[in-house]
Amino acid sequence: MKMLVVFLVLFRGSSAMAEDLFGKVFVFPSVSALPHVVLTPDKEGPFSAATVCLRSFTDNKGKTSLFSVATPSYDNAFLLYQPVKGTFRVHINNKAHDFFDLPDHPHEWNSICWTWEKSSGLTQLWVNGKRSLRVKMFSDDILAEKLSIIIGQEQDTFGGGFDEQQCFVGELSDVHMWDLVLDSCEIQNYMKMFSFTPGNVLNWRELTYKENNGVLVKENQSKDC
Ligand SMILES: *[C@@H]1O[C@H](CO)[C@@H](O)[C@H](O)[C@H]1NC(C)=O
Ligand SMILES: [Ca+2]
Repeated sequence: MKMLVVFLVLFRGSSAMAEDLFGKVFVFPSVSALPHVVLTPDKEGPFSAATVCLRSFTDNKGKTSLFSVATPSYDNAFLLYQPVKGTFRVHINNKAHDFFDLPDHPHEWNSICWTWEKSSGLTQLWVNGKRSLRVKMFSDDILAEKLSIIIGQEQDTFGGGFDEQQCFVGELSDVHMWDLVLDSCEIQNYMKMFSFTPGNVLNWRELTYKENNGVLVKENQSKDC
């Protein structure tokens, strides 16, 4: 028992190193139910609002998980997913809504932000500067339990239950999460790569993460040489 406690302390100690990933990307190089990155939030719920922003580069053929948060009660507690090319599906506590015809492009960097607030229940998606409708989805606190935040795979159980058919293949970068709704100017700043206030739940410039099973951390491939 004592050994186990020592081991857990050591393990937590070594995994708690935050890193500045500015200019870097996670490369998910294979169609497989294995590669994924576990992100450790700087702040626990419950949350009465949330925004997630990220950039993705993929050929986007079909089912793709972009951002998966599970809790012990809900596998799709806060999930951004693409069921088919051109459609974004947001899930909150296992309820879902589809947004159609937002302009994401294959083989290019796409900037995506998703907001939700309890007071109105409204949720909204932004893709490359275009906004979706605002629709009502849920109106209670969310993420009230322990969080498992994973990119690269879609969770069907807490921290697992991955399906190769729903994996992300490509590159993800600039992942941020806030416990508030970013206003539209700040979202546009994020989309145009201007400066913005980094996430207070997840911050790409100070990220605690663990990459697993073949995920690579690489420099973004810039056009300017
Ligand atoms: C990567 O670099 C390209 C070319 O400079 C740029 O357009 C793109 O926004 C960058 N992507 C990220 C995630 O930084
Ligand atoms: Ca799921």
